[in-house]
Parts: sequence; structure tokens; C-alpha cells
Amino acid sequence: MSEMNYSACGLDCYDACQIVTKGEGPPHITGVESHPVGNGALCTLLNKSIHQAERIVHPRVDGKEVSMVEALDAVATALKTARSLLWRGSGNMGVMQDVTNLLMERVGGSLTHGSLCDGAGDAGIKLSRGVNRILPPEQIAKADTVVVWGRNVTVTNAHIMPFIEGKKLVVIDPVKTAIAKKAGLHMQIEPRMDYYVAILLARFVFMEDTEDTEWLEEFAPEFDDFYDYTREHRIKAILEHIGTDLGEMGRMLEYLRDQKVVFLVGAGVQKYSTGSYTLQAIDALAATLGLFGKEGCGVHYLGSSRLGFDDPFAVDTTSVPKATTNFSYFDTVLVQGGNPAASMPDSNRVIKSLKEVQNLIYFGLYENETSALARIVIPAKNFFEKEDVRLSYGHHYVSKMNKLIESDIGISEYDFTKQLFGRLGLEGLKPEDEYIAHWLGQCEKEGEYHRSPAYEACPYEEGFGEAGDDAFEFIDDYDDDFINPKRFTKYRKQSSKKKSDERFWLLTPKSAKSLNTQFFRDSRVQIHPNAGYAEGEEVRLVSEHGSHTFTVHLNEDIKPNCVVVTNNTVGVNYLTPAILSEEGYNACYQEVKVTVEQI
Ligand SMILES: Nc1nc2c(c(=O)[nH]1)N[C@H]1C(S)=C(S)[C@@H](COP(=O)(O)OP(=O)(O)OC[C@H]3O[C@@H](n4cnc5c(=O)[nH]c(N)nc54)[C@H](O)[C@@H]3O)O[C@H]1N2
Ligand SMILES: Nc1nc2c(c(=O)[nH]1)N[C@H]1C(S)=C(S)[C@@H](COP(=O)(O)OP(=O)(O)OC[C@H]3O[C@@H](n4cnc5c(=O)[nH]c(N)nc54)[C@H](O)[C@@H]3O)O[C@H]1N2
Ligand code: SF4
Ligand SMILES: [Mo]
Repeated sequence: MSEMNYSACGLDCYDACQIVTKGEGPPHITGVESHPVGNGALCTLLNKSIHQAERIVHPRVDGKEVSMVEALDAVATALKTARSLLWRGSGNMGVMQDVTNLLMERVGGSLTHGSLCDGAGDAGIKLSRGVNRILPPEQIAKADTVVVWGRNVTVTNAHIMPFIEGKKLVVIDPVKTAIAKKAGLHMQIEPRMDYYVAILLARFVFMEDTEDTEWLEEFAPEFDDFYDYTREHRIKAILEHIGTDLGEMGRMLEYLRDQKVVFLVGAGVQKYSTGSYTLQAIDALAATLGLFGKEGCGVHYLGSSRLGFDDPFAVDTTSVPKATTNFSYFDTVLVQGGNPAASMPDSNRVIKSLKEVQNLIYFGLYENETSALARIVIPAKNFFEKEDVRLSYGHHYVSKMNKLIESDIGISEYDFTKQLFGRLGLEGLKPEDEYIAHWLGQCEKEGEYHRSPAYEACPYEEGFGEAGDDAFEFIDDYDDDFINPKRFTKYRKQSSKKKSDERFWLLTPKSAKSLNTQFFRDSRVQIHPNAGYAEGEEVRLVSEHGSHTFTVHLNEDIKPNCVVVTNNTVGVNYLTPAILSEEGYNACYQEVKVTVEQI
């Protein structure tokens, strides 16, 4: 292929950049400058996915290299067992990943529900607003104040930066992130306290009579009950709990009062059992200020990218929760585009359970903790090598992903499904281009770009719910039985004595060098220098779920009662709990405290 070719990045990221390539062989990739969100700059991860990452080349069965035909025969035999499961990760965000749902339905297998990612927050938003609509980035550009709330934008969402340029900026994060350093106000709060921050701010807004009464009367008539609910929260005790004071809350209110405000909320606030309440509380604060359905205002979270589409891969099967799947119940498990042995919480449990599966099939690009356990390994094609359609959870643009490279390696999800339909005597799979046309055909055109049918320039302008005629629902309950172990108040001086009595919050965000567990694996735990550990020292982190050894990296940007272990770090999920959020069936990676042991 020598002509210019357009496609989109398939990696799991807010930005869903459009790309263009020129030339033969591994293409030279650039961004598309005219794209309304991508603005032409691409991140280094994309290049890693094409130039650096070492692919699985040969299919394997029982440890032996075999031909693709033999490997697919083995998959067909495995799918004839009584109990099959498809566990799909988020390695590729193209919609054609889901074509394998059709196969699972036809063999009487199960799928998963819930999420490792944004499910708790999504559930909270749906309770408040009925549907989780994406706030278009151009509304962010019209804001006066942007509150970056538990999102590490410079790392995970770099293409949002031009939209927040020049705004009054507030960051709420236990870590002094790069964006926090640029902010007018950084609330370096205790982790897991965002619900309280939002509720107290709403309480103060009511106290100073700056709520948007006109909007509330029309769109959120139960605001009086919410006002009473906020008053059940004791100010002094909660301020201390959050790790803030009246002065800081007052400064925060200055950023919110009579301003066009956008809250850019990330996954960080909701990796807890209470994650849905947090988004409900942030939404309730936004409603109190009248921030929905107005230019330059709103809450931008990870949106439902498939909203508004008729999904040809929606199937009716039984399902099990993705974050706590009991793999050993199944005879055959097909892991597609994911690395559950490392990405799911509670690795001890997950690995034990995966080992008990008779036929573990790994369908992916790279060797990892999961491929190492699999009986059958099927190399996939990467997103440069197949046709697809890319939606985004950060904006409403839809891109056709075109095949840019011819490769002998691997098989696409569509061809995999087709081959198995053939082997199992199943009928009814349509041609690939029909599915792609079905997705694209539902989009609206905006100049040369496609956009999601759910797009609304100013979401919730008419009201809430699917049809836009419901009222906003305020949170009216907060059910939290996680016991906070006593906070330590004095930081230890450096000493050679073994110390293992302090318990730290585990923060486990994303890394700039990796896309989840792809491309680069870390081995470090980041700790504040005052915690008394030395750079390069090996320590064991211990939680009630498991333990693992990490190398200390000192970082004074981290709250001293927290440790940061990014999610590309080998072993991090030995520490995390196999529990689900109260709503949304989401993983709760940060519902845990750890002890640091010197070794
Ligand atoms: N480079 C890169 N980009 C990525 C990814 C990647 O792996 N690498 N992964 C992609 C995926 S799958 C996702 S879901 C998104 C997620 O991207 P983000 O939404 O940015 O989520 P995280 O990186 O998990 O964490 C964001 C921030 O939350 C903070 N935080 C932790 N706990 C709390 C808390 O209790 N309260 C508050 N207020 N803040 C807290 C962390 O310190 C961190 O700065 O990123 C996507 N983009
Ligand atoms: N401790 C901790 N754990 C976390 C998180 C955290 O913040 N902290 N974040 C969670 C979040 S938000 C997410 S989204 C999950 C992500 O977790 P996973 O969904 O498991 O994602 P990855 O680990 O990146 O694994 C993706 C795999 O997909 C394969 N792949 C890539 N492209 C394709 C393709 O086109 N076809 C096929 N068949 N395979 C492909 C690659 O081999 C790659 O190894 O991790 C979760 N785990
Ligand atoms: S990983 Fe994200 S920022 Fe990087 S090229 Fe892909 S979509 Fe763009
Ligand atoms: Mo994610």
C-alpha cells in the first residue's frame, strides 16, 4: 500500500486519535491535524504498538507450535464442552472485537458483565441522569473553570489539554500530578473521600444561597430533599476525614460560584466499593450549581460509547461478573484481548482459578501472565491489520479503522468467528463489511467525520433519561461499611529499623509508558520520602489479599500515607481485593490498605 491511508488508534484510551500512514512496510504514522480532538499529535504508545512490542507469531496447543488450522480445530473441540466462557479485555477498542459474542451465544456459552474500569462511576451517573452521555470536548473549551477530579490528564488523556488551556484550573487528587502542579488550587485529599468533598461543597453552596434555583425547580425538583440530606453530614468531622479545612473549601467555592464549570472526572475516584456514590455525589454537586444542559458546563466522565447504536453483537447469554469471574466453574475459557492473570484484582485467586480450567484459550497479541497459563494460544491481528470501527468514551467522533498492513501473523476476530462457525456447523454470520457498514451507517456526518447517533451538542438540555423528559435524581443514601484503619499522623524519620506497622492506601493509576499491561512493565512502588524508605530498596507490600515485592522509588508528590503502584507493575494485583462495587459490578482496586515490609 503506498497511498495515504487513514485509520484510528485502537488502544484503550480516551482520545481515540485518528491516524494517517504513508509508505510501505511498517508504516510511518502521523496524527490527523484537522481532527477535532486528535489535533495531530500522537503518543509514543502507538508507535510502541507497531515497532517495539514483540508479537506472538505462532499458534500453540499444549505448549507445541501448530498451524492456525490445527489451533482452530482445537478451539472448536474445546467449545463443544458443556460450559464455555468468553472473557474479553480491552486490548483493542474496535467494535468488531464483539463479533465473538455471536459465537458464544451459538455454543450456549457465557459472557461477562460489569467492568474492571469505569463501571462504578457509570452506574452512579445512570442513577442520577438515566443515561451516561458524553460531554462534547467543545463544551469543555467554553468553560471558565475546569476541575480535574481523579484523572491524570497529562498521562491518560493528553488530547484534552488544548481544551483546558487557559482555564481556571482545580485538581482534586491525593497525588500532586503534573496537572496539579499547574493548577490554581490542588486539593490533595485523602483517597476515597471524594463523595464527602462533593456533598460538603453542595452543602456550602446551599448555605451561601448560590444554588441555581431556577434550573433546579425545572429539572431537579427534589433538591429540597437533597439539601436536607447534605445537612445530615457533619462539617467539622468530615473536613478532617477528607484532609482539608474550611479555608481550602472556601477557595474551592470561589472557583465554582457563578462560573461555567466542567468537572473532568476520571477512573481514580471510583476504584472503590462506593464508586457509584462518588459519581452520584459529584453529579449532585453539578446539579446544585445548575451545570447540566448549559454551554461550557457539565461533568465529563468515561461515557457510554455504544449509546444510541443498534448493536448487531448484542446477544442473550448467561453472564458472570468480569471483575470476580470464577474461571474454574468453566470447562473452556476464551480470553480475548485481555490479560486477566495480571489485570484482574486478587491475582492469587485469579491464577489459581485459571489453572483449573481444562481448556484455557488465549487470543491476543503478546505473551503475558495469561498466555503463559493457556493450553491454546491464538495470535491475533493488531488494529493496523484488520478492518474495524472505533468509538470513543471521551468524545463522540467515530472513525473507520482501515487495514493498513498486510501481515501473515494471526487472525482477526471476524475470521476467527467465521472459521469456528464453519467448524461447528453454525450458520447466520453475515459478511464482515455488512457489520462494519451497519455501525458506520448509524452515524451522523459532521463535515468529513462520523459522529455517534447519541451526540448532543449540549447534553441534558431538555432533561434526563433516555427520552430527555425525566428529572435529575439526587443521591439520598450512602452505604459504606469499609472500616478505615486508624490514620497515622506522625511520619517516621529515616531509620534502619524494620517497620511494618504503618498502613498505606494503595493507589494504582495508569502509567505513561504502558497501556495497561501492554508495552512496558514496571517493578516499583512510589513512596513519599518522609515514610522512611530508601530509593532502590526492595520492600514487600502486604495486604489482606496477598503480597508482592517491589523496588522503592521516592516521590514527594505522593501523599505520605499513600503508596502508588501503577497498573503496569508486575504483581500489583496480588494486593487487591476480589470484590465488586455496590453498583455497577466494578472492580475495587483501591479498596485496600497495605503494609510495607523491609526485606
Ligand atoms: N498512558 C496511558 N493512558 C491510558 C491508559 C494507560 O494504561 N496508559 N489506560 C486507559 C484506561 S483503560 C483508562 S480506564 C483511563 C483511566 O485514566 P484516568 O481516569 O486518568 O485514571 P487513573 O490513571 O487510574 O487515575 C487517575 C488519577 O486518580 C488519582 N486518584 C487515585 N485515587 C483517588 C481518589 O480516591 N480520589 C481522587 N480524587 N483521585 C484519586 C490518581 O492519583 C491519578 O492521578 O486511561 C486510559 N489511558
Ligand atoms: N491494579 C490495577 N489494575 C487494573 C487497573 C488499575 O487501574 N489498577 N485498571 C483496570 C482497567 S481500567 C482496565 S481497562 C483493565 C485492562 O486490562 P486488560 O483488558 O486485561 O488489558 P491489557 O492488560 O492491556 O491486555 C490487553 C491484551 O489484549 C491483547 N490485544 C491487543 N490488541 C488486540 C486485538 O486486536 N485482538 C486481540 N484478540 N487481542 C488484542 C494484547 O495481547 C494485550 O496483552 O485493567 C484493569 N486493571
Ligand atoms: S494511545 Fe491514546 S493518545 Fe496515544 S495515539 Fe492512541 S488514542 Fe491517541
Ligand atoms: Mo480502563
